Amino acid sequence: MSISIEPTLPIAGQKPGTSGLRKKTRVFMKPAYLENFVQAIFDGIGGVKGKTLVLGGDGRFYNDVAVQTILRMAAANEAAHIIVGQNGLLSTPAASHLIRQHQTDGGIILSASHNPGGIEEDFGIKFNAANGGPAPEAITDAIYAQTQSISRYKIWQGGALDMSQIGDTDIGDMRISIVDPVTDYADLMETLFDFPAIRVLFSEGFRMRFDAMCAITGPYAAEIFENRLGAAKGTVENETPLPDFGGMHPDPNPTWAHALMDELFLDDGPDFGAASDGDGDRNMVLGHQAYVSPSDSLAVIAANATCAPGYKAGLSGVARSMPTSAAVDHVAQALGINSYEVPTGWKFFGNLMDDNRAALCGEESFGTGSNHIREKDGLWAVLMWLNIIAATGQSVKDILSAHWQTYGRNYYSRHDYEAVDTDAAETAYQALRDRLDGLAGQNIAGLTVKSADEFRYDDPVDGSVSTGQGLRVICTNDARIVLRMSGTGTTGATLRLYLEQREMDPDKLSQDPQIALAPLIAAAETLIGFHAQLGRVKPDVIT
Ligand code: G16
Repeated sequence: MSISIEPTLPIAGQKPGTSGLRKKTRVFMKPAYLENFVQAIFDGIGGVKGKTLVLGGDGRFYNDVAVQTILRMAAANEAAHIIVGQNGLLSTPAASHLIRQHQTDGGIILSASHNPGGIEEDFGIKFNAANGGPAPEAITDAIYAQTQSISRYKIWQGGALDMSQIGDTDIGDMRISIVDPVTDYADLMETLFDFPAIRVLFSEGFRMRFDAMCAITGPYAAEIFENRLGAAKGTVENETPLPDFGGMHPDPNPTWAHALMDELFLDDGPDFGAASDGDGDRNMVLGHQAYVSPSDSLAVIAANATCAPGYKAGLSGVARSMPTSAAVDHVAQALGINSYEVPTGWKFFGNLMDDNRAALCGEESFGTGSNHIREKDGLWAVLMWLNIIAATGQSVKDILSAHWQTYGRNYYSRHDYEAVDTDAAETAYQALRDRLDGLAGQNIAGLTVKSADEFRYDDPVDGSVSTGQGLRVICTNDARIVLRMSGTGTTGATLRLYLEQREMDPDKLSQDPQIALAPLIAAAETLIGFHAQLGRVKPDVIT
């Protein structure tokens, strides 16, 4: 085997964000950009000599090239075994499952998640640890440190490898196992949910539409919903993964999955709708003429999880990211289990799940999952909803109404301001941060502030501390305004404003959230000045 050791220099800006390194594809295509980061991963985890890793991505532009490069670098760095999805494809949840199933030393996932794909769009890469979850900050910090001191990378100088045939092949002493990306994951889902009951639902004419958004979940969804559960052919639309996602923005929310929203709100629309993102870890759930906010989805799942065979024994605890609404906390309280609040980023749930403190986790950013893997899991959430519908015989709309009648409704919305000039965004953020200490007791546009702080997290399992995790302003009526800077964008800065207000009056549970939250939206404008300071007329995305 011919290995070369290529001299290189550190490249600025290779700091992993909320979930790995995400940049414009053309940045990744620059000489040594990918190679430097991959070598930094290998060195940051103490080398890969003799180790086994999983490898795959969501199929976006450059996935195929990157897979070849990583395999050649893994061989040159003396890895023992790489398990890779056929044609280099794996959804993020399937990759997490393979890491756990084969007890590997971790895995590399190629994706920029919900960001668009293509040569002019986004690419990304992240390392997942041996528990199947995104690397914790200690590891991403070590990887970043390597990017700042790197002086060489190692690569095997061989020809192109055929990724299309399932089976084993060797480069030198390294084994490459090319596996079917779908089967093991679909089998896992079958152990968790009541497939016979869901099959009955479909056989009785239940109509579903799943929008795969030309991203990775198409083949998984077709196998699970159409082949194994008997949903009508054509239930899955935009089924074929494409390198540019067909020009779509594969982010399952009311803005980017508006075609699905429109269909579900037709008078004769389907009973159930769902969509997933680029790499298959996010989900949006819809009923006929009903939108389920991700925070409500988490709470409903917590309240009904025992419907599903894999969760019959109940949940050890639940966890949510700080900006996610407290709806799930009220369910946890009723169930007598703990609810944990962590910073944004799925990596923060890993310790809680490994320690069996939380079995169900969720985020307002359309992420929901359980301890079956260590990533959020879009299709898992959709199957959980189907299981709940099959078990209760209720529509999504009725399940939501009943939930709110029992627990109250946490009206919730997120307003995103995207591609804001970075300096202007940082100035606005810093201005609010500077005011936090003096806000308590102040009247802001008619609301009185009870407390204000910057969120920090003390991990109860390993004692690690994460500071600077978002600004919180809480009013005397417990309404809440949160401001964060996104860690996943690639153009300018994205400011995320999160708004939440609980309503217990049974006659006021069916309002439009934007109307219910109007006083809070006005107070946020007074505090932050999206219009007045940043010149933004309206948010780019409202969830
Ligand atoms: C990632 C993380 C999530 C996070 C989301 C948004 O999701 O895994 O935990 O909530 O980004 O993060 P931010 O608000 O910093 O942009 P994904 O689906 O992009 O991998």
